Amino acid sequence: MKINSTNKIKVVGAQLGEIPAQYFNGVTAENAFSKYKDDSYIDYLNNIDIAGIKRFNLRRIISLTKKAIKNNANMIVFPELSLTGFFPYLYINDLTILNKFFETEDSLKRVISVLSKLSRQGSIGISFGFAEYNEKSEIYYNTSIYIDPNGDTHFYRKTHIPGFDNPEETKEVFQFEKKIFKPSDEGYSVFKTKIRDNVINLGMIICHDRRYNAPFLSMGLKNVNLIINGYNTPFNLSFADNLDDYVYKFHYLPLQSQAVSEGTFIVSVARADHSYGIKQIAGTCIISPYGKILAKSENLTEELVEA
Ligand code: CDT
Repeated sequence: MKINSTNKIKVVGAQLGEIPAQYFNGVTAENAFSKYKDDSYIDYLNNIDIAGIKRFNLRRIISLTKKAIKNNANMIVFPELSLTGFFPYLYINDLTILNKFFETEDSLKRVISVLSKLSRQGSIGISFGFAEYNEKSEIYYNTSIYIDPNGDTHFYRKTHIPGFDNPEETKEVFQFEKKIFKPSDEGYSVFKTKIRDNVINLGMIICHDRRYNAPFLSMGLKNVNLIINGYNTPFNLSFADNLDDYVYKFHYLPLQSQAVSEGTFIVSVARADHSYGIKQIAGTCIISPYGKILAKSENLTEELVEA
């Protein structure tokens, strides 16, 4: 694919910041962990204003997309679980509470309808992550969507689900994705989408998928041109000595290598700051097929990163 100066594409990685404390009423993953055996645990989790969190995040998505449109961007990418933040940092043992974090077909339709309108008006592709509940199959997925300005929608469901099923007596852990989400067995699709005058091959993965070769190899074989990757990566992993080392060794470097191997651009987008009280690495970046970091976030807070 040749891109000349008249049909260059401007891509924005929208690194989201912290969700305001008012929606949590003091609930954090760490406090939740110390209370999960108490009788009052469900009441404690019920302090989270989940509907308020979703409204806040949707407003951020809309206003940052409008800013990107003003800046002549052609595509904007938001992180994994953009609408709720990374709630699997909490151990949630109550289905009524868990379901509040998820989008059903109807609630998702309402979000898509608002963002499709914006996408069409601003000629901008929009991707964001959300928790998907399929009422018929009763399956919970960690999903990303790409909304094309022509009204098409494409979905990807996370394949590599990290974390734990249940708390471990001996250590504090704050990653319960395995308890919540079913890993997808649908593979890694690559679809054609038109941006400005280019038809490009677009692929999507979600967070932990980027630690494996298979997604990149599979999409590379399908001539992918751009891979979108939303993520939430905590800073408190055991092998992280300090922020710079961690981001470099375990985030930028593997993505640069995969971009070179498969000859593709990669845009990788974080939720920054703290999420449910857990510090995040940030590190949003856009990488070229030559492995060059074209742009990266300079802050550990909300930031638009463009290339
Ligand atoms: N969200 C996500 O997939 N995070 C993982 C951390 C897993 S910690 C057990 C990541 O690879 O960044």
